[in-house]
Amino acid sequence: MARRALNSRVRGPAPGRSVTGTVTRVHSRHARVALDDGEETRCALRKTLFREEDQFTKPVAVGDRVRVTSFGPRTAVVEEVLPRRGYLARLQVETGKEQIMVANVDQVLITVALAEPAFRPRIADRILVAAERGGFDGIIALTKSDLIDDRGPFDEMAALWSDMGYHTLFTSLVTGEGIGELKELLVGSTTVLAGQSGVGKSSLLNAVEPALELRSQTVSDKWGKGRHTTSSTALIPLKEGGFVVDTPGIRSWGIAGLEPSDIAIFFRDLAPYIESCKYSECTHDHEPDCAVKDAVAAGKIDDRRYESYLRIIMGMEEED
Ligand SMILES: Nc1nc2c(ncn2[C@@H]2O[C@H](COP(=O)(O)OP(=O)(O)OP(=O)(O)O)[C@@H](O)[C@H]2O)c(=O)[nH]1
Ligand SMILES: [Zn+2]
Repeated sequence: MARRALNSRVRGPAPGRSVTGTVTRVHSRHARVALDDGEETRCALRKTLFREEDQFTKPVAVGDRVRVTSFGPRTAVVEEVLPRRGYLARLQVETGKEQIMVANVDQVLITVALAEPAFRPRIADRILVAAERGGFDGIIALTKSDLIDDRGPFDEMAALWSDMGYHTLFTSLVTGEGIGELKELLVGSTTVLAGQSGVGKSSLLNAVEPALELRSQTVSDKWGKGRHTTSSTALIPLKEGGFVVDTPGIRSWGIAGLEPSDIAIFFRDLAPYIESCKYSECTHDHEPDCAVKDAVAAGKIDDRRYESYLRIIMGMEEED
């Protein structure tokens, strides 16, 4: 997804003052920090933060809460990373270290288009697994609601997610449906954005907060140029508090490293049954005496969710 123009003022806190803030972008020797008083500033990283034996690839991550000191204009220094509430990371195979994508995440906003591109609910189920694993909430925005005539089948899917406790809402840029509701959900929280290319993530964010100026292109432009790639992660501050962040590829690395028998625990609707399976390593696929399969047969678990589950354990990647 496109980035907001970097138009924030670069100004440090008063000399010698110790303040706290949230890291919005990380470079090799410095970071940008949104100070709690509202300024966004460039900060050097204190050398003592770099420790060879660290389990992480970098000492500071986007989303980190940090303590900063300033020793004059433009010479602010990150002194300390405050304890993390949790983080989303991927394993760097060469070093065995964790690369933190975002720290202190509250929720993931999964955007699914009802049309253009075609409705693909399984992508949402897959990202929900990553959210459950990371320990944060999932919000599902069913967007481009203006493009469909019969809402029946989508209502059913929305009810399925809602009943599991995921806030699910219909949104549209054209009619304005759900935009106010979405804004309320984002303010004050750190939200990871997810969803396939072209579903309307940038458009939604721009509607929620026009000042973000996220670039949004037409479907034909984008598809003509092939796959959209985004490299580094940045936290975007919302005017009324909170942040949004785009972490490319969450639905693949978000569940990387899990064994098939570890997946069902992250499906809220499957999880209650897994204790009753005959085999502790049951993958709820081919094994006999499987409580999950029985629940599907009895109509207690929705077929579509079970199908999503099977796709994941069979390692079938949802294409972009
Ligand atoms: N009809 C309709 N079109 C929409 C809506 N929201 C977005 N679009 C269109 O869908 C296209 C893609 O929107 P974007 O916001 O760029 O999608 P994105 O998810 O940010 O895409 P990436 O940047 O590739 O991740 C644009 O042409 C938008 O104008 C909507 O609610 N209704
Ligand atoms: Zn089973």
